[in-house]
Amino acid sequence: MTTTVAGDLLARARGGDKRSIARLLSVVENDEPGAADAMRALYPETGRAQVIGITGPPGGGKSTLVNRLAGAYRESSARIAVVAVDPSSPFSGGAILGDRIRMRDRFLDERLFIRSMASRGHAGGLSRATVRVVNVLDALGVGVVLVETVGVGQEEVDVVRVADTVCLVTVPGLGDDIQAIKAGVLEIADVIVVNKADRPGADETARDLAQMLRLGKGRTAWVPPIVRTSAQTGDGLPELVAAIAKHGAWSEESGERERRRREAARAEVESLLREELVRRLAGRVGADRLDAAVARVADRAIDPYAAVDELLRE
Ligand SMILES: Nc1nc2c(ncn2[C@@H]2O[C@H](COP(=O)(O)OP(=O)(O)OP(=O)(O)O)[C@@H](O)[C@H]2O)c(=O)[nH]1
Ligand SMILES: [Mg+2]
Repeated sequence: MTTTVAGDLLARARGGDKRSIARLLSVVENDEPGAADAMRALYPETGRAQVIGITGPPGGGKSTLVNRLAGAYRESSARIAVVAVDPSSPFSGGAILGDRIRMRDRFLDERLFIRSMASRGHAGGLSRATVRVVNVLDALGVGVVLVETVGVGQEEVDVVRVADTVCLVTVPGLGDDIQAIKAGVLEIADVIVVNKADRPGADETARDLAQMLRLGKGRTAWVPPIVRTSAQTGDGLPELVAAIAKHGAWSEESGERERRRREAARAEVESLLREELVRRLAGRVGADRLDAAVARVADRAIDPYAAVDELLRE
């Protein structure tokens, strides 16, 4: 991508052209040539969007809830985006999610941007790719970014750290799965949602979760509220929106938002620094010397630590 092409693309994306936005997002998501230029141009305009993470076990109703939330924020933001990481089921992910929203609400559709991201194959990792994508959307004037990710593996959990507010979506009667949630995701939840509250057992699950929160208290001054919703009927949606807003306000006042943003900036800079140092060092060491050292390690002439010592000494 030459500079002028990048410039054109940027201009069209800023104008709200969806295909250009999609193309620009691909460039930064995959760290294609031009990604650094695009980021340089856009970065000063980032930091304004409200980023809401939606995570939880598969099939809990995350996409349905995201759909509802997108509708709820239509008044408050001129542009809204949904970033779905590895949409796991064909019924909920990517295009289908888009189709659902499109069918329901043509007005929203014009201002809504939906992006699906694969969960594998990103240079520097999935969460960094997500941060880049969110930053671009932010710079393009998207006021609310909803990031959906299945809360199962560490990588998926890391993704949601990009969010200012993390909503953990559970369902009634998770039973043993509640223990699985406890292991990792509960600690990063700012708002806990018991979705499918139209089904029996929501109160019980809410009680269990409240108990778990009490046991694990002392994390921060913020105690995650537990909200019961039905993404299907829309019940509890205003309460969820209010809980997210309340966390946002607390986060702003307490400095938590700032702290998270610093942490994210540090992770990004350190990671880029590492990559760049490795690239430069590799250039200095040279392929020949590296090959020679590798051969000696393979022959057991020296150990790998000694090889690295030697390569760096010269
Ligand atoms: N009864 C009931 N069903 C719901 C509710 N929310 C979602 N569902 C249904 O649950 C199923 C899964 O919903 P999704 O929104 O695709 O769930 P998800 O968490 O995004 O799923 P994955 O992305 O595959 O992890 C769908 O059949 C929804 O219609 C709810 O509040 N009540
Ligand atoms: Mg989904």
